[in-house]
Amino acid sequence: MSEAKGIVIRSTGSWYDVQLDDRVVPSKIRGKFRLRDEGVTNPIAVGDYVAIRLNEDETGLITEIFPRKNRLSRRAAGRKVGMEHVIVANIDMAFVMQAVNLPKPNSGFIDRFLVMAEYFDLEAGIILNKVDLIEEDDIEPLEDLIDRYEEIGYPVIQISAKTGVGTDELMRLMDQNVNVLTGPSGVGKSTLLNHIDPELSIPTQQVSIKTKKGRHTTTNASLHTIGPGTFVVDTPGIREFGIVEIEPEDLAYYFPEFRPYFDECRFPNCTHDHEPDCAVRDAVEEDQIHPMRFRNYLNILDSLKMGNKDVGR
Ligand SMILES: Nc1nc2c(ncn2[C@@H]2O[C@H](COP(=O)(O)OP(=O)(O)OP(=O)(O)O)[C@@H](O)[C@H]2O)c(=O)[nH]1
Ligand SMILES: [Mg+2]
Ligand SMILES: [Zn+2]
Repeated sequence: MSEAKGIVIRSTGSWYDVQLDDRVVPSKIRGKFRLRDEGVTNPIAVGDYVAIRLNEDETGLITEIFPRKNRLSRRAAGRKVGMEHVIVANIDMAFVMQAVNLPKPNSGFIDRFLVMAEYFDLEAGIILNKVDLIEEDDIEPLEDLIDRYEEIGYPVIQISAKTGVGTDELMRLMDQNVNVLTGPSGVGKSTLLNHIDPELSIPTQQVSIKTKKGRHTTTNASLHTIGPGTFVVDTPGIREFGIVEIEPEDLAYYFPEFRPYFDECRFPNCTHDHEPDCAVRDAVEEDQIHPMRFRNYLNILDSLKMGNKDVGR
């Protein structure tokens, strides 16, 4: 029996596809890994480096998981609500994708994602797709949104996965990195990958005309190679990016543009919500902090205080 090392490129929950130098081996895991991390839905995620024992029938048994550099997780929904779901391990850059139209951008989704990217200490970027569908009235508010995120330090790339506009700039950011694409269903994550490499032929589906929402076409995260040393993980669309357990008083720290004001709040444990003499709220009033970011902060704060029950797929 021989051993090999590889990287998990897809997982269905019971099977893990492990990429070796020359082939992909469908593998199972040992039960003990399931018990290793209480509170985590998936002990092994796409992007994990593993050792496998090769069986005679061309399948593998994962015997070891190598230590992770980092991970991106969200709070699980449904049956496993409250647990941490690891979306991907060992990444260089995490992107959240929104469409400028069909479906309309959701800044709440973006900010929940950015909080998680800050929490896991990841380089983060925002992709605005479907610029070919932009409507005249949306241009100004969108430009305002883009400026604000860029001022905070998050790159915002406008693209059309359909026409290819902007994809060169995005490729420069992704180059030589392991990247992950997250976002709601229907924003065009898989379409972008197909545009970059038509041979991938990832299934995509039209957004519903009635609900203007996607149809949850991609069902498992998969790591795709888009160039030598450049990888992108496509993920299933989610309704809301669930926040893992964060103490409500720590939340503001994950909004980097709030940090300069903390020292000037009257109370050191200020949650910037109801407390008197709050410098963060003053900064919102003076338009130093974008009111939309503050509104999203308050929404997340509320959901954390209520036990974080309102999110999911
Ligand atoms: N007009 C236009 N349509 C696009 C663009 N990108 C994607 N679409 C369309 O949007 C629909 C949804 O695209 P998908 O790639 O399946 O979306 P997804 O984000 O992968 O969705 P899930 O797999 O469900 O999470 C498809 O009909 C695409 O053709 C774009 O830049 N412009
Ligand atoms: Mg998809
Ligand atoms: Zn305050």
